[in-house]
Amino acid sequence: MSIFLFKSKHVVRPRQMKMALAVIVVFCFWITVVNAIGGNDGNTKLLLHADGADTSTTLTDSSSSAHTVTAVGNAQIDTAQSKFGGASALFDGSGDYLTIPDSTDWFNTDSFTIDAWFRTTTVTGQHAILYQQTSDGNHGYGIAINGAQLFAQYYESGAYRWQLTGGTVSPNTWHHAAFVKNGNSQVLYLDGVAVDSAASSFAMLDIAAPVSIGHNGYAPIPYYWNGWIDEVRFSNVARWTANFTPPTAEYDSGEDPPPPPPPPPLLGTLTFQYESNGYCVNVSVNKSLAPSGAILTIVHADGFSRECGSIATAGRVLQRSVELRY
Ligand SMILES: [Ca+2]
Ligand SMILES: [Ca+2]
Repeated sequence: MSIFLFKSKHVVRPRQMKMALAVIVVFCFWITVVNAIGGNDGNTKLLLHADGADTSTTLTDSSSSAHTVTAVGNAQIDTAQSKFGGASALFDGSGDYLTIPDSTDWFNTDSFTIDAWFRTTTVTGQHAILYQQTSDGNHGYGIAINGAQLFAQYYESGAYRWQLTGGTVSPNTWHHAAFVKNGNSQVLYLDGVAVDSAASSFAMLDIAAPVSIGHNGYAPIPYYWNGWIDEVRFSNVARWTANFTPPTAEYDSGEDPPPPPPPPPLLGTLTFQYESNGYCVNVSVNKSLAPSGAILTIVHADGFSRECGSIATAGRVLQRSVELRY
């Protein structure tokens, strides 16, 4: 490994080394973090990142279906809390919800998945995360919290086909909820851990109703959400068939971002300091970081000599920076 040395006119002795001020070498590297988590694909029929400006009532479906989302009451974007993206949807527990028109996207008798992040201010009573329920309350399905437990249900003509309950929801804590229907199997997950399951052998009804987020969709007995909901996704496939690690970032298309532009010639900035007595420490630069065959040159940012001792001024501590370019 080649080393380029900044040499002092003076011998730097251990005692002086102890006195020497810190030498800080900061190299600027272009680092590209590829974070294609996937999950927004052809089976994604609704995806709400709930990102945007604080208090905005514009919520966008980022799935290819691009459903229209309407905020009702005081439902709004809130930047005070979020799981991802710096914002989430806020509901004050009274008359607030998001509504999305009925669609064939919501009808899949075989398999589907609802998953979302939620943060509740209360673990008392029932509060809906996502429901599709007819206005007469006779048919519907959805996920909610019931007290401090996660809850999912489906009923036809007022008769329950499944009711799943389990886990422990903590107030003022972000949790991940997932309900997965995989053929005749229904499983409810809290933070990636199955908390209840049921089997069924019937075909679900096509529920003629809008999808409600933060509300169970039944006006006479509303179960409004009180808190925040983020990263809501409806998929027409079973996303999980066993316990899983909850997603660590917003769902995206799964495609890698385009390659970054080539790095600039500036390799880094080197900052060093001199003692008032004229001594300085030797500063080394790792030339192995340079392209093969490159010759290191020093661009003097302020025109001073590279000889440490020659620029030291009694009674002062000088700090200088130079740019390193290959
Ligand atoms: Ca968000
Ligand atoms: Ca309200």
